[in-house]
Amino acid sequence: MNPLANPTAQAVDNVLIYIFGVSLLLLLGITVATIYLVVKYRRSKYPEPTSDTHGNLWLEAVWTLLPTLIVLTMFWYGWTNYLGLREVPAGAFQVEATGRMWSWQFKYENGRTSNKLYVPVGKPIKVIINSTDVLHSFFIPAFRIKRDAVPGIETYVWFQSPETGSYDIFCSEYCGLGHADMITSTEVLSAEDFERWYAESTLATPEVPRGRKLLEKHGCLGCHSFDGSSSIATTFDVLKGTKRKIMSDGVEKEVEVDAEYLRRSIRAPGADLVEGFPPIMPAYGDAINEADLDEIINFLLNGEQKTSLDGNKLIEENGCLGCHSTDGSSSIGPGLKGLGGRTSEVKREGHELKLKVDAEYLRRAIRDPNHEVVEGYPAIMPSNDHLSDEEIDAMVEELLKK
Ligand code: HEC
Ligand code: HEC
Ligand SMILES: [Cu+2]
Repeated sequence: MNPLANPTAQAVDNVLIYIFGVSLLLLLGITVATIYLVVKYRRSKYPEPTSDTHGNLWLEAVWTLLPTLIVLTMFWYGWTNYLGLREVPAGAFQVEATGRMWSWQFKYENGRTSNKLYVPVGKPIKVIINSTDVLHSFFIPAFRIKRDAVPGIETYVWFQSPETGSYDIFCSEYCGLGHADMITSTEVLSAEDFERWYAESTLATPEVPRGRKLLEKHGCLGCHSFDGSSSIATTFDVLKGTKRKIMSDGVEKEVEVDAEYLRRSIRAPGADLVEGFPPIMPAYGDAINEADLDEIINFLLNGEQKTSLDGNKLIEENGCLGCHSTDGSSSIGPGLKGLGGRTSEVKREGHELKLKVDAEYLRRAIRDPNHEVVEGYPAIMPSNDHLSDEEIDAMVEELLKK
């Protein structure tokens, strides 16, 4: 028996044990009775028949009704427990599982994807199952759940794990050459670990720039924003290169926003007053040292840093490594090592072509893999319509480095 006690496994196990138990009792009972009668009425002892009964209503009723009742209890017990497998508890955490030749991909409500199923401990998990190509079957033995993944049909299973740990996930429907590779796991994490994993997006977490931290430290963001709203004070998101109408010593002027203007506005906000705003900004005089001020000004002029995408993480989480290796060997698909600069022999609409592997080629190979198919491989790579151009670019950049 599996040591992991969990609701779905218990539902299945209880029914299994009940049906197995009843069957075993019947088998033993019938076997013992048969042997007893065979021995008791053996020919050497009773050469002639000892009875001549031609019917017994009572006996016939019993042996019809009793098995019917027994089978009905099996049905009833199985049915009620089956309903437990189909009725997902309220508040379940949802994940989408997509089967495709030949890997599982999981997609979470916040848009995160992964090729292992990460879930929090102790919470009911609803896995919504579908397939992009052929029949697969989603199977987690530890939770006794198995459900076919059929293209065009959405179905589900649910489970709940009382313990953290790693539990195998299989595809249990023969789906082609790479069927045996459709192995992954569900990683049950503690609530804190899961929170951390879930919040960590495929975006590389950008270091908060020091300029931004300084703005927070000095309380500037209590009045100023970065989102374009300027209710209390001007917004910081469009400072660079803009012109300002200001009152300087009682004279109306138009100035361009540059480092010098910013410096004056921060050190002595009363001197140049932006039109349309009250003179409520505290004078920061010497409260900010020169180095910090430079950093703030630099940050204000160059704006917020753009976040960058982590190509390697995207490659991993989109299941690419289920079919591609990075160690130079080829598996289901060509190896990804040394791709940049290599020449690929591909077939495009029946024509054989030799193409140099560059960023443009890789973008096409990922976006629309079946348009140009590498010689010697089947055209089974799933297309990646769910990826944005930025995500594909980030992967391409990493692939060229491998
Ligand atoms: C109490 C609210 C308040 C705080 C705190 C504040 N400001 Fe201001 N700030 C204003 C207002 C109102 C204006 C517009 C009137 C003016 O020019 O003084 C302004 C104007 C500015 C300007 C000129 C902006 C433009 O669009 O031309 C800059 C630059 C500026 N603030 C930077 C800062 C920095 C840096 C800090 C933190 C060290 C800060 N402010 C803290 C209210 C505030
Ligand atoms: C189901 C298996 C499978 C998955 C998953 C898969 N690929 Fe492929 N890939 C293949 C096969 C097979 C080929 C060769 C046939 C073809 O070109 O379609 C290929 C070809 C490629 C090529 C062209 C290689 C060359 O030598 O010219 C690139 C680049 C590539 N894949 C990148 C990716 C990336 C990035 C991902 C993840 C988003 C990915 N693949 C996911 C199977 C897969
Ligand atoms: Cu499969």
